[in-house]
Formats: sequence, structure tokens, C-alpha cells
Amino acid sequence: MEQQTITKLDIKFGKDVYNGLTDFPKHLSSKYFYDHNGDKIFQQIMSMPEYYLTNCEYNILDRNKAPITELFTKNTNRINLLELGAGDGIKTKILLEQLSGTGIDFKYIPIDISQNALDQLETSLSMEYPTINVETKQGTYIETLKTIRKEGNSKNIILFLGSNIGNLLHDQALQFLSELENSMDVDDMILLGCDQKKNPQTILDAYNDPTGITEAFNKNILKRINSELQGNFDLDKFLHWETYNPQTGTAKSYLVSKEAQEVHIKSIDLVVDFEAWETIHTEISQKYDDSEITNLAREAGLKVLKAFTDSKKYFKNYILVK
Ligand code: AVI
Repeated sequence: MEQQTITKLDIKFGKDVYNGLTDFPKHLSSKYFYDHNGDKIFQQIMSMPEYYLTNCEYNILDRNKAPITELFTKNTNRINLLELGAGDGIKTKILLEQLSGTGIDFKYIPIDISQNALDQLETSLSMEYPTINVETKQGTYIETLKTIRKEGNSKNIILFLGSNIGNLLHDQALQFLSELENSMDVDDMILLGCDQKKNPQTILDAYNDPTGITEAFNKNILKRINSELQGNFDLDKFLHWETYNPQTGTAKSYLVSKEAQEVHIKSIDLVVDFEAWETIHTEISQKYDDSEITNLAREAGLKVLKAFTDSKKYFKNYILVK
């Protein structure tokens, strides 16, 4: 018989699923969207016409690569470019290419929980930019950041792009930025990508595509529970539902049970009852404005040095310093 190995991650996943589905109202964390399949679906999301975020940030970085890298390299001749969340690196490559042209001594350090994502990024970088010094680090963001040693007068630049901060609740975002601040020296910087408040319909459309890609992304969490925790969710019995509150700037994703049903999750020994139309809240995607970012930064002991935006002001990249 095949021996099943249970890793620490499976245990954490099982515990979080147990706690989320026995709570009221039910919830699951969007961090569990991202397995191999989820990563692939997210790539598809990023190329959907409705999902404007990626293009906007790409354009911001491309149009402002010179002033951005000038700020990065001010008063130093060596930088560590630390990226939280490796992704496919398409946006980061703009900055890497620009930095290469300046002749400054720099190292690119992508940090990600997924070794697979890091390996792919490293391979593509070594083919496209064989001379760039790359050191991948596998682990959680803050823990890994703490292990990075600086040499001489080098400066750490922390990239947190793609509006990833938007997937954190306010208190989590504040704690996260405070921990980043804690790891920073005076000259260090954060380049933070934040989606902005805008016409609510534009935001709803970005999370509610007619082709069902976002629905598949949301339901990937149920798929993972089925395959990794021996669950028996019938994905067709749930629908993807998105809301956006223009007052708070919070987009929320839900899975809604289309009928009363019972779901079994064998490996955590759980039977979950759903009423008809009961919800599981799965994700928040927070949209910001300048004053909210200024306040959030201030509460974390940081300040906004500069902000860059696109022509429609849909997205902004903020440079934060101590
Ligand atoms: C990764 N993150 C910033 C995306 C977002 O916009 O919240 C995840 C996503 N969820 C649905 N579509 C994209």
C-alpha cells in the first residue's frame, strides 16, 4: 500500500480548514488558492482583459523605471532587491534590466514559500539575464527577511507588488508593514503596489469574469480540500459571488452553497452542514486611496516618499521609507 506522508503544511491546512468551516459565518483563507493549479489559474487571471491590475502596474514600472531606480540607488553603490512573492517576475524584470544598465552592484533575492515558483523564476532569469546575481530564498516573508545579511553600506529595497497587500485585512496589513519596518535600516525602502478605489463596476468586473476563470480560482480551494484532505465537495453545487463596497474599498469573494448539503472531509474527521445559500468567505481584495496608504504607513512607522501611477489612476506604486 502506498504510504501517505503528512507534512507540516498539510497539518496547518487541515487545522485552518477545520477552524474556518466550523466557524460562523464560514470562511477559508485565500492563501490556500495557490497550489500548482491555482498558480496556473492566477496566470490566466492576470491576462484577462477585465483584470486591469497587472497591466497598470507593468505600465507604471515601465514608464517610471528611471526615477524609481534612481531612488533605489541614491547614496549607495550596492543594493539588495528583495521581492516578497516571486511570481513570474515579468514586472520585476523591468527594474532588473534598468538596474543592470546603471552599473550598480546589485543582487536580486526573490522570496517565496513555493520552491517550484522560485525554480521557474531562476531558470527564466538565467536564460534572459545570465549576468544578474540572483539568490532565491524559500520561506515565509518576514522570517526570511530577517535572515538576510547586509554587507558594507548596501541598501535593502523590498518589493511587494501586485496589490498583494490587498489580500490582508487592515490589522494584518498593519502588522505586516510594521514587521517590514522593523527589519529596515534608515536608507532602506519598500516599493508597494496598491490597487486604487475607482468606479465600483470596474472593480466588480475584474473579479467576476464571464468566462469563469475567477470562479475556478475561488473553487480551487475546495478542489484542494478534496484532494489533500480527502473531502467530497461537489464544486457544481457552489457558486462564485463577488461584492464590492465602495465606501470601505473592500472587494470580497464568497462561495455560496446552491442547496442544503452535507460535505465530508475525511482526514480532519469533519462533517460540514450547509444551509441552502449559506456562504464561505474566501478572499478580500482591498482597494486604497492616498490618505489610507499614508495613514497605514504612518501607523507602521513609515512614510510615503513618492507615488507613481498610471494615466487612469487605477493603480499606484508607493515608495515607503522609515
Ligand atoms: C494576488 N491578489 C492580489 C489578487 C487580487 O487581486 O486580490 C488575487 C485575485 N483574486 C481574484 N482575482 C485575483
